[in-house]
Amino acid sequence: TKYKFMKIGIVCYPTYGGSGVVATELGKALAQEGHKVHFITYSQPTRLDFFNENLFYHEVDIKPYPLFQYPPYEIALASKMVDVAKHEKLDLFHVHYAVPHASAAFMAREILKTEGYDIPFITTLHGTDITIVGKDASLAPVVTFSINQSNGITSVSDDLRRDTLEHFNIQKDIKVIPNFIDLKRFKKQKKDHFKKAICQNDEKLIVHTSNFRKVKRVEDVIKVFCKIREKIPAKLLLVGDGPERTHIEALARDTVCQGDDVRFLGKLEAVEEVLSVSDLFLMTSEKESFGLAALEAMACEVPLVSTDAGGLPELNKDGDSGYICKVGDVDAMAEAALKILDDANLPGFKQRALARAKVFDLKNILPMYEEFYIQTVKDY
Ligand code: GMT
Repeated sequence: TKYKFMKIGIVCYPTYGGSGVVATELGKALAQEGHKVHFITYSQPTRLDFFNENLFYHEVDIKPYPLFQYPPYEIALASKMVDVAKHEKLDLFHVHYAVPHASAAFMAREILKTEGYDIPFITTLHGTDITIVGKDASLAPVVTFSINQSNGITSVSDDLRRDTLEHFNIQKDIKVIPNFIDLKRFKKQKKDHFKKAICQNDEKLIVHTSNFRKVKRVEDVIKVFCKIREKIPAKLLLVGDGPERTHIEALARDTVCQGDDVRFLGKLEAVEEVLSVSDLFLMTSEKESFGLAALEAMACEVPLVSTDAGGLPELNKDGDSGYICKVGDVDAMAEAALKILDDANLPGFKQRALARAKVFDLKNILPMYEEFYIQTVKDY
């Protein structure tokens, strides 16, 4: 009972990225369970959009100073963490994305120790913090050290766990706790008017959502779509924004799929509405530790053609919830897509995509975090 309701400090990126979404949704769910959850970050997390008496938000601020070519965010964050832990009597920190949150947490924990406050921290590895950013020699020593210093480590897939152990000298266990989905929010909604507006002739609707970074290989989405479009009437919706978007827009304009076959919707809050009318999700990433965007789609009964990158085979079951193809193999992806979109197969794929998503239901995953918190606090 001592651990029934905990006071948890969550540190994350407050932006649209998957790690911030997981951290925020986790914090909201913990607050609803009765835990007190304190978000510590540089701006209001995008999905922290409702009031709950157990949710608190502490903004990290850095005063500008002419000398600072690089404002010392990590120091400001660690200072804020110390302050919140002391005054709110936190039981533990849970930091999402190792860089630079794990090293800030280490600093905060050590400072707190000198003041008589002993609290542990858990680091959750989300993907690019390991696969791209962390491995870089310019950061690796600090990343390795602060992961090892974590009192608990979780990763969002088995593949990311393996990758971390292979590339860093980690002396601790890494517990795999996958991404989760709130099936009450992400479910197929009746949006027939929306479908009609986009697919006037009942074309098949294909969707991709991402932050348009290079690792997502959005150009493959366009290439696969064009191959599908050569065979059947179809439309493509692209949701999200990011550095590659301009280039992808140009590619879409220059290829066979012109006119309004391809639409860029930009960033969208209610992505579940678009997913509700979609027939297929394309995830073409060359790296993807879990693939939260694909799970959101599956929860809305959208089957998946994905690559075999990272943890995607742990989410997508080949021939069941969709198909898995080699990274960059656009021919295979188009062929797989056409199989799924075949009217004889589509209803079955949709049902099985939903069934697969249910494995990652919030109510199955939340207790894993709660148990890990208790274990970590007890062991500290
Ligand atoms: O995919 C991104 O670029 C965003 C990134 C992040 O760190 O916010 O997402 C990562 O974390 C998500 C939540 O755990 C995972 O579902 C994504 O697969 C992972 N992205 C990559 O590994 C590229």
